[in-house]
Amino acid sequence: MDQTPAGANASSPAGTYQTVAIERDERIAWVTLNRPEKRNAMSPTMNREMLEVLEELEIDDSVGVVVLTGAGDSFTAGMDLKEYFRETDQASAVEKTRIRRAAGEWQWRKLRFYPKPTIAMVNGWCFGGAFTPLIACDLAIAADEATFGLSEINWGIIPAGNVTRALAEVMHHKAALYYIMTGEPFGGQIAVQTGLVNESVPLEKLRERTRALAKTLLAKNPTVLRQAKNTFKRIGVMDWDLAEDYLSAKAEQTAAQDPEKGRNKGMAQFLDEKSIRPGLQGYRRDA
Ligand code: ACO
Ligand code: V55
Repeated sequence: MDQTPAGANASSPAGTYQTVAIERDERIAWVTLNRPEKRNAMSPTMNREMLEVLEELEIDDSVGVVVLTGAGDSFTAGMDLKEYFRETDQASAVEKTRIRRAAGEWQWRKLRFYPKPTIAMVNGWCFGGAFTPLIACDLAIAADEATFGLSEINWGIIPAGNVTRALAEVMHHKAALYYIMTGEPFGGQIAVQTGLVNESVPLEKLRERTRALAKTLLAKNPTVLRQAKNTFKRIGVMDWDLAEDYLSAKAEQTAAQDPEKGRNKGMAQFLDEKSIRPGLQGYRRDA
């Protein structure tokens, strides 16, 4: 039998990963960046594996929401300074581009328009490159005790790899410049105030709050959710008339694609049966 040599080209059996752990529970996939001894720093191996993980969960019908978090006391300490930067400094320009691209492939391109709702659950250290998947997730809940930082300045680089672009999307302008320029660490509450995360709760409540939010999303129509979040992210670069036209087309596409015909149910329950008030509650999906 062929022995797969250990090392860079060894591939794991499908569904098992060296640097990521997945737990499935009640239609929630808890995806844990899992190199706690390196504070879950994102290495080229982790970047390749995370793309596979997201590809796997995207087509897994038993999963309705994806939560991204980290093992131990860290969300992720950012890019792996040894494996992602130092060890690739001497690589060819093409090889470097491949390694950088593999990072952006999941941290940004895949996550940003993921077909299922995504929640970043920031349980601890969250530095530099960590901001990219954090911002690419739809929603984010932090622990008050988590520590965020744009630490790039502290080791002599600018926040790149689209960290700066992502920040400009969500963080208040002056706050972003302050943390980019000072590299000062900040906690979960400041992350809320500056627009970086939705909420911050005590660490002991983090999983419970995240689970409750995931369940709220699981109760919604998944077709409409997917279209609603993806159109929101697309319209940022469009002018008003283009956005209006794009959104009408997407609204019609959503109704056409929706297997449960939510729009018809919602209108009937409000206008005919008078059994719901959509301002205050969702339509009954099982009706
Ligand atoms: N890259 C590579 N290795 C890392 C990283 C990283 N980003 N973060 C932590 N590690 C490694 C350490 O080198 C150490 O490895 P070793 O045990 O083999 O020596 C191990 O993880 C534990 O790190 P400590 O510093 O001992 O852990 P501590 O809990 O004291 O501190 C902290 C944690 C604050 C996260 C610290 O490790 C740190 O400052 N890391 C760097 C954070 C950072 O600036 N990241 C880069 C952002 S810029 C970017 O992503 C492009
Ligand atoms: C970062 C920087 C990068 C990168 C990914 O600042 C993340 C974070 C300099 O390149 O490829």
